Amino acid sequence: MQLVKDMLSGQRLALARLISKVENRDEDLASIMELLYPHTGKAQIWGLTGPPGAGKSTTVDRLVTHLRTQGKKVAVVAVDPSSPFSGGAILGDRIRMQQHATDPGVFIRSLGTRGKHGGLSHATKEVVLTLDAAGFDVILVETAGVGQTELDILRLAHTVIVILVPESGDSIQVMKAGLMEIADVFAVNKCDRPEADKLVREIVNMIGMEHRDWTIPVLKTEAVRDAGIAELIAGIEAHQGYLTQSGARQGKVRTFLKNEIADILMERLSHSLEFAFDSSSGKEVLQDLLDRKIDPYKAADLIST
Ligand SMILES: Nc1nc2c(ncn2[C@@H]2O[C@H](COP(=O)(O)OP(=O)(O)O)[C@@H](O)[C@H]2O)c(=O)[nH]1
Ligand SMILES: [Mg+2]
Repeated sequence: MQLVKDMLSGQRLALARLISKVENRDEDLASIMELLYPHTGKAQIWGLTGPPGAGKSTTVDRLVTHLRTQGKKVAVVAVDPSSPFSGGAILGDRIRMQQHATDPGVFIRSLGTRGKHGGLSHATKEVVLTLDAAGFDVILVETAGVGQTELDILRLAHTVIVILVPESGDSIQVMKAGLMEIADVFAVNKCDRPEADKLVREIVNMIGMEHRDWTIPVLKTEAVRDAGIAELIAGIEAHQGYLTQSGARQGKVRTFLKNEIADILMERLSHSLEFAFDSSSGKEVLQDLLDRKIDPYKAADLIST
């Protein structure tokens, strides 16, 4: 496929078009993935999550600048909730990111959340895969951290960075939101605020009670002033090193791939179900069910054959 060839040779427009095809679940999706897949598996995927307004986008912007200084190619995938209120925020992110717009070593893309439960959709993962094939060294995935999305990021990122701010509440809320389970690195942003140290202490104490191979670092940042970002990168890289040395990376990637296959099968099943319900025999089955001639289990058997 010419588009894939163009993308692999470094054409940005081809990359943008491919991503759109992936996002829109194009009919060529399977053949696109067949061509891309051999080129994937090299990128580091860093997921950033945390409550709205915590400073995720600001941090991403700073991380991009630092990684560029190291000569790394960086892609950013910003997953915005489908909420109409997000319009302004996306615009804000775009303006902020403008300084990177002309840099050929940076690629930024905003995606809507199309997942069934508002989480990271299967399409998001395949967009990341496309960027991996395109040769980006680091892919930063920012998710607006509300509920399920935070947990979904586990299904795609090698390192999950949870960004908190002092006013995002006490450590109990961190635990309730399930952030403790998913964080590989904590960043307490807006550490210019006086309550920052208290939050850091509370999280450090909570981590102390857990017994894991990897001790989650709790780092202070002030993204607007670019403070603590180098230390944040060092913390993330330490986690990447841990993944490789401990062998945990392989386990993680295996799980991702299992999920990937499951996602594909689910997507197929839901397509064929839609098709089956629309067919004349599907309508008959439904009518028989309505008339109590058959039970739902029998209906499921009939629909799936
Ligand atoms: N005081 C302070 N404000 C910050 C800091 N980092 C980000 N902000 C501001 O917080 C607001 C939300 O930041 P943003 O990066 O859009 O948060 P996101 O919703 O998590 O992506 C913006 O107005 C930022 O300028 C920080 O370290 N200190
Ligand atoms: Mg943001």
